[in-house]
Formats: sequence, C-alpha cells, structure tokens
Amino acid sequence: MISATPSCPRGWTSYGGSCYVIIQKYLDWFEGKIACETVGGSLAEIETAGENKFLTDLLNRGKGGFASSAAPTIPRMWIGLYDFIVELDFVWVSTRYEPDVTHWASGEPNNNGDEDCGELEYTGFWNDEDCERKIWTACEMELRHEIYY
Ligand SMILES: [Ca+2]
Ligand SMILES: [Ca+2]
Ligand SMILES: [Ca+2]
Ligand SMILES: [Ca+2]
Repeated sequence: MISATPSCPRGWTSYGGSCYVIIQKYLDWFEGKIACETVGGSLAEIETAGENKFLTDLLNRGKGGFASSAAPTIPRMWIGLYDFIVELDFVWVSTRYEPDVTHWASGEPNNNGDEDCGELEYTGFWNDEDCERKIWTACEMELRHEIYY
C-alpha cells in the first residue's frame, strides 16, 4: 500500500487540510459559488482563527499581485456564509450550521439595506454584504489522502 502525500492542485494554496484559491474576478455571491464549484471546490468556510488569518493573508497577497488600478478599492471576497432564511442568523452554506467562531467587524452584521451574504475583508473581519455586489471569491477544497493499493 502506498499512501501518497496529498498536495493541492496547481494554483491552489494548502492550509490545515484544505486547499484554497481566490477567484480574482468581480462576481456576485451566486456567481462566486458557481465559480468555486466549477473548479472543484466550494465557497470557503472559516472554522478557526488560523484559517481566517490564512485567508486574510492570501487576500492581501493577491491584492499585491495586481496593478494598483486593477485592485479592488476595498479588497474583499465572498465566503460560504449567508442569512437568506432567517435574517441575521448566518449559517455555512455546506452544513447550514452557525459558525462556532465569528470574526464580524465592529457593528456587523448590520443587514444594511438587506445584506444576506458574508464577505471577508482585507482587514481580517467579516461583513454582511449585498449578495449582488461584484467582488472576489474565496474557494476551498478539502485535501484528501489518496491511498493506492
Ligand atoms: Ca474551512
Ligand atoms: Ca435578507
Ligand atoms: Ca441579512
Ligand atoms: Ca454589513
């Protein structure tokens, strides 16, 4: 039996048993969700403070990789968090469970004008945002140990 060392696909970055990629296109939340699924992942779901820090760093690195004119005014990206069902009751898209640990910015979530989708900002804090807004998207894929017999 050979246990292959798991590795992320080209272009994805490994952290804590998952692989991540930021879709650096301006997409609304629904388009971002589909974009993640199209490349074999799903919207990133942030379970730990370490994961939140990792994704924030990845976002800030991505921002640096762009010409300044192309960078978002306020770098931010969609994560797999929504409150479509019960206002201000945010749940993860894959499990529909509420997050154990949250990183809301001060005063958020505020549902300002009806904001039902979660985003991670470059500051490392979450905000509820208008789902139709066009921003970047954070995707996550579980890293599976592939075992060959
Ligand atoms: Ca995760
Ligand atoms: Ca709503
Ligand atoms: Ca809301
Ligand atoms: Ca908000």
